[in-house]
Amino acid sequence: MKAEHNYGVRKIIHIDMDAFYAAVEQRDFPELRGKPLVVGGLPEGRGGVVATASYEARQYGIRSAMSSKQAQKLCPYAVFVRPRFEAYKEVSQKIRAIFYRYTDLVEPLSLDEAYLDVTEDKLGIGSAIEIAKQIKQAIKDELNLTASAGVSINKFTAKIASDMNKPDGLTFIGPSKIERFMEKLPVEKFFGVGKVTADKMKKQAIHTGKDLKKLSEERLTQLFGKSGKFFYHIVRGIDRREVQPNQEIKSISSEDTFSYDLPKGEELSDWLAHITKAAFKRVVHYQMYGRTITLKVKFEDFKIITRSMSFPNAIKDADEALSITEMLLNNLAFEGQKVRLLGVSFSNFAELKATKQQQVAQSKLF
Ligand code: DCP
Ligand code: MG
Repeated sequence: MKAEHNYGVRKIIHIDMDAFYAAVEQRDFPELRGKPLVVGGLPEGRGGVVATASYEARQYGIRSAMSSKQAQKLCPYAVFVRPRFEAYKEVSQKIRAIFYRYTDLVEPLSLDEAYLDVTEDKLGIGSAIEIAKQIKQAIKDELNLTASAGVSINKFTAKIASDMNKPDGLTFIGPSKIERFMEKLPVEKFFGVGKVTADKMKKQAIHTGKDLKKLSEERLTQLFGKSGKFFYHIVRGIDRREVQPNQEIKSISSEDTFSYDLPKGEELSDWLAHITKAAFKRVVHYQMYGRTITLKVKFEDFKIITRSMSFPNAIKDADEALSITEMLLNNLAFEGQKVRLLGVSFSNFAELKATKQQQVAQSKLF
């Protein structure tokens, strides 16, 4: 179905595996089935933390991120196992392969969670609820695991919906219900509302979506910055964030065009240091360290040149990065020209982490 036929209403599914690590362990080791199981650090080890707990263990109040010691106190009979990340990655690839049968618009958020845009599905099924059912069934039949699905017209409500009837749930929040639903939603459930923001909201007597809805966009922005704008729209059921198919990040960079052209010299060197550090800060933020560093220079006649250097190991240090960009700049023939723009980029990443892709997607949120 073409977008113009359904008045631009999208069909979004959010899928989240149930008790993911624990379910994989119970699947692979039958002796763990039906038992309170904790996956994570062991309680006798220092600083052991619960990654996740089976639903049997959750009955005792055990939760992700709790210390393993605390978990053991809550349930002395709980079985503790260490995570097997390779096994989880393999399952993750298989669930993604199932998603791709229906759509290419798949945005993984972590190993066990993804958004799908099925406004136009590959098999011409048309109903997002039916697609969610089929995906859940395929995960059961082929992988012996259960997932919960949320179906709605935007990412935000789809994600909330997938959490509403766990485990093995399928929840649909349709266009006619969405505003009522948002009005009832406690503020803690809103995206980007951590404890600090929630406390701030409560001080202003904002407890639910309904309370948020009373405030103007200006007031919300004044109180909560960029997120305020998001809140204003989301309580009205509007979340225009698109499902971003998994695009690999190829480079991380920073560049600046100067307010006036600069000749070779101290001021240009200062800018180079500033830009190299800014680019490196991003590298650290995404935890994606490159083996190649590239300097881009635009001269006053708008001619652009790039110079790169690659290394056997990733560049892990800002000072190291700067000594390389300085060398690249010093080796350049300026031919009397001044510089309009400098840019520094890092590429050839040793490792791409799924969680970092998620952060990139989130930074595009607003
Ligand atoms: N995880 C982790 N540390 C956390 C939270 C989660 O290591 N603080 C890991 C273990 C989980 C997996 O990520 O199995 C998926 O996280 P979820 O939040 O989706 O939790 P579960 O899938 O375990 O349970 P649920 O059924 O509530 O989705
Ligand atoms: Mg999960």
